[in-house]
Amino acid sequence: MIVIFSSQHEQHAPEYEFFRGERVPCFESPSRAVFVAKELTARGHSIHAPVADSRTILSQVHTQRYLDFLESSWSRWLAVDPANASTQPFPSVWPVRSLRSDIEPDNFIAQLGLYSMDNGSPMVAGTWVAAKAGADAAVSAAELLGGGEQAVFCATRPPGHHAGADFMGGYCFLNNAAVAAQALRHNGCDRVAILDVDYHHGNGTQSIFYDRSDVLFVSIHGDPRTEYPFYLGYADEQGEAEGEGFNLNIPMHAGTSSERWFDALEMACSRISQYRADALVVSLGLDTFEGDPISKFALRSDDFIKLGARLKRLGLPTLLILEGGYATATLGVNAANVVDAFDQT
Ligand code: OKP
Ligand code: ZN
Repeated sequence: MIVIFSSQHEQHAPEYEFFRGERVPCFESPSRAVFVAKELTARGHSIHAPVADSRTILSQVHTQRYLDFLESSWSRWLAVDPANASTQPFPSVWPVRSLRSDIEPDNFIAQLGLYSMDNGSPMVAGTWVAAKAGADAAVSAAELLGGGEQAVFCATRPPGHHAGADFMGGYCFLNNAAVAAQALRHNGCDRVAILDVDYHHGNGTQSIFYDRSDVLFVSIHGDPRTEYPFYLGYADEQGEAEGEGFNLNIPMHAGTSSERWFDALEMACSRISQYRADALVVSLGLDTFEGDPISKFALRSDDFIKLGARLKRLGLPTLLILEGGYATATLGVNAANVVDAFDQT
């Protein structure tokens, strides 16, 4: 299948994030995409740069305020103090219940809190350019499907599924899967299914489409009672208004075996088949891998072959989008296993 990859991803290379109050090197690193691109190239796939400009679709998925904030963040951060050039901005205050989120303070850190769900999305000078290239890849991939291509893989980072209409979070800034689904709708698909198999619930994607029936969201993930993002991803979230019945969460306890995980995948796939989608977007997080340093499922590298084959059996034009996966050295093999199994089934 066609692979879309932008070297711009390397512009997003923060030095550190926080873990239990300490600074630690970022799990979500540029080497992730390097391993993926390398393994796909070694297996004979040709890699293409994105060609589309995602701006129009982005403004249908995210609010214009948030997009403007994200694009201007780095210059705003430098305006606070030119010495900030060698530091990373983090939010330290958030408008939780009883505080106002309908106003926009002038203070940059206050704005950062307004547009963030956590302090886990380190930002640097090149973050906007890298994230925008990921959204451009998603729109380019949707156009290729529209042109008759059966499947496209976007080897993008940073990931996107935690980013909502007006907030960043969990290493995510722009929601690439939501952009892909919206672009497919724009290009004439009446119904688009999104299957999110990342270890972490795709709270951003769910919230963007929660009141819509034209995009079905189905997710298998670590139970939010114990796993990030904690505040969304429960089984009783089934959609609202027009979208009632078009959101399916399948939370699985931390430590779930690969056998049980594939049972959940069957449930997810039967809902998708029943929906009669025109196209499928897969939020392909590979942090379900047994060796992942921040996740607690137990899939082995061979299981990703099984996953690719099962996705192919849905028989839909399919857009695969890389989300998480932090066992960096094995990430390329795991991603290529999905891609090759899809191609060869
Ligand atoms: C992003 B994706 C460790 C914080 C972990 C939350 C996990 C984000 C996962 N300091 N941050 O869904 O793989
Ligand atoms: Zn994840």
